Amino acid sequence: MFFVNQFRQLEQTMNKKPQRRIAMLLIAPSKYDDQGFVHRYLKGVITTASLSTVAMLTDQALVRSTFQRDKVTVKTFEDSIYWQKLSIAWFYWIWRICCLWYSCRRIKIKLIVGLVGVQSHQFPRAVDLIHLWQKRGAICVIGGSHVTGSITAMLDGLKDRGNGPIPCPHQMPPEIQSLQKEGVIIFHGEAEPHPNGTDAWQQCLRDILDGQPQVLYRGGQPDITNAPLPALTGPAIKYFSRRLVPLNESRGCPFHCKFCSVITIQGRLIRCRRPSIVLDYFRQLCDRYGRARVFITGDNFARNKYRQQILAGLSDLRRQGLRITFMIQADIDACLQDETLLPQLAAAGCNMIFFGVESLNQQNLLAAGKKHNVGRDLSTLCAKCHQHNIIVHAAYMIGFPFDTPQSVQQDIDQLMAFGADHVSFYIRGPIPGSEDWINLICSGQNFDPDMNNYDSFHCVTDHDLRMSRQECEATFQAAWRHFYRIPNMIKARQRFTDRSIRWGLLLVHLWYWWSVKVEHSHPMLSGFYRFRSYRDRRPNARPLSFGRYLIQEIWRHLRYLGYGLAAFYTFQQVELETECSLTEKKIAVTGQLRGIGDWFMRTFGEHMSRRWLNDFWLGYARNRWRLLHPLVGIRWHIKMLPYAITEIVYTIRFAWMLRQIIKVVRA
Ligand code: B12
Repeated sequence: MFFVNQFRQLEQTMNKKPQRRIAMLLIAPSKYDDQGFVHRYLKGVITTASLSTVAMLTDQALVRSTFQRDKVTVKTFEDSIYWQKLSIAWFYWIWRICCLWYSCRRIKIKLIVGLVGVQSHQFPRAVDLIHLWQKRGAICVIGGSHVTGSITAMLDGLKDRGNGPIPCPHQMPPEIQSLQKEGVIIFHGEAEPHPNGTDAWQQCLRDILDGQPQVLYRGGQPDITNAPLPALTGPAIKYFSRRLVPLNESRGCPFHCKFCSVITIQGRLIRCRRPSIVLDYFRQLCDRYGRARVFITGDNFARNKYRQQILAGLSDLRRQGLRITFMIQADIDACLQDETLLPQLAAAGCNMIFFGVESLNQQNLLAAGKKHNVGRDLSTLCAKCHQHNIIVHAAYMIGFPFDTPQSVQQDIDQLMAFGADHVSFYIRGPIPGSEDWINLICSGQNFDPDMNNYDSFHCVTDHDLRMSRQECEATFQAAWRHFYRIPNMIKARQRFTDRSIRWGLLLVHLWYWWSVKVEHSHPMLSGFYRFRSYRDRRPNARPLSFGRYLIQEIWRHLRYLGYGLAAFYTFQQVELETECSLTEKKIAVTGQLRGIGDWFMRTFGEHMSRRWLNDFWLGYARNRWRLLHPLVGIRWHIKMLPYAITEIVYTIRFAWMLRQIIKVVRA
């Protein structure tokens, strides 16, 4: 009776409207591996830009659309980061306790769960998370590139492509339809408000709070000139390595590439943010972290109409002493045409450009609608980038109509000869939402129905392929191995005069080498140190007994140990050989040892090199069983002693060096 009276009093004082608590949980879903385990790491590489953006827009929209007395909490979680999983569990239990407390006080509560930035390969995981949270009473909303791309291509139809008419079934994609039937709200397009005041996300939230949400909302492609960038959320960034921050300075791409869904998702008009907003963001990062290390995520910075102002502003900031470095994505053509661009980029702090090379075969480029790459002089471009200490990061796709295992290998050698320092390989889609994808669907071709595999690490169709799917995947794996060989990595690093760039490249090469070899995952979606939770598996995954799981885990950690050692010595060689070849005092670091003085210098001096050491170990190992023979063995064992000492010294020196490199690159 006491509580009822209190509540009535409260109601009267609050204008007869009951108090409400709203919790909004925004989750960037991860994906499943081939065994059904969630891809989850101790540390990721870069925070999800969509998550912080949607969180900021949600805060703004909720503040504007709720009653004054509603208490709103917005929390963001990265499903692929281990510690965030723990905090999700915490959130859940705290939420349950709060629910009990609120229900005692008769306060209305509402839990809204948003699945954010969902890409096609994350869709199955997102659906499972939706089911989980729906069971816990949440209202779920989903948005991101898969939802937007596939609805545009399958329901609305693709126009304005320049590649002729594109078929369209004018149907809602089946996987989205089934979500709608389960009461999930679909958000198509972007969440920023339009300058004319239309705000689909705010409307959606208001409808949810009023209890009458629609099944589909369309945010469209708003003008983002004055749209603010997301606030810097300290803890979220700390979970990731090297404090690399994504900055979405523009959206849209003017080209017609058939394999890409960016045009479907963001349109062909490039919409750019005001330069002052971008520059302010860099300034804020420097204030907060002492430096700004940014990944500018716009698909084509070289075609951003404000690029000159942004670059001039960044150069000014650097002259004022701010520590700024960033990487961009750009097309080859724009960088070749504009003679002033590369020097301006270098002066502004750009240290890496990601170029969509895709293929070196001109017929492939024409077939894919990537005409702007045909006949472009890649080697001149690479040389110009190197002149300005800018790393060339090339994207290369495997699975075009004219690709064969041999042609791919030749292309990789050619890429290396042109001067690509770092390459990301992808298996050509079809990416849901792209022209290739809709053509495939409408022509009734065979393709993999499991969205989880659309991560460009799996071959999902054999249509238009000269190889079988297995051959294509094998060629893809071979491509990584072929490019990330010791001599290639050394050669790439030798191109740079700036030591910190060489060190940055070493770490990037290490990350790629490790992801593909050890984690069996694309570097762009992997992280550092994987966790595989037995309980958190895909519902339809093959059953796995706990005993088997334990054995797999032990084996996995033994592999970590083995590959850890292999990585240590591989990258020791890469670092030592590069530095040794770049020293001014050229000394003979190969061949036979020439006395104690020579050994002393090679071991403790500046000119460490593994080549002579490796040659010795190879010679030593070639004896095999003969090493057990008293006469032969003893001679070799005695001979081995100074080399073994050098090995120990190198191990200690390189471990120390690596610490310094990581410290300098992260600082
Ligand atoms: C930057 C980027 C990356 C970065 C990620 C950086 C980061 N962590 O944020 C890196 C390099 C790591 C990356 C990797 C990959 N990427 Co990527 N990437 C992009 C890129 C260029 C920009 C994405 C971005 O930051 N957008 C800015 C944010 C703010 O926009 P947004 O995500 O669209 O979100 C807006 C709306 O969608 C909406 N929204 C989104 N979610 C929600 C949720 C709710 C509830 C609401 C209301 C609204 C809403 O509101 C947001 C604000 O307006 C896009 C291309 C593009 N131009 O979009 C490709 C893109 C997203 N990537 C793609 C792919 C395929 C990949 C990879 C699989 C490729 C690979 N093998 O490496 C990996 C997978 C990574 C992973 N996490 O699993 C595809 C996805 C296609 C698809 N059908 O899903 C895209 C579209 C490129 C393409 N060629 O088609 N990527």
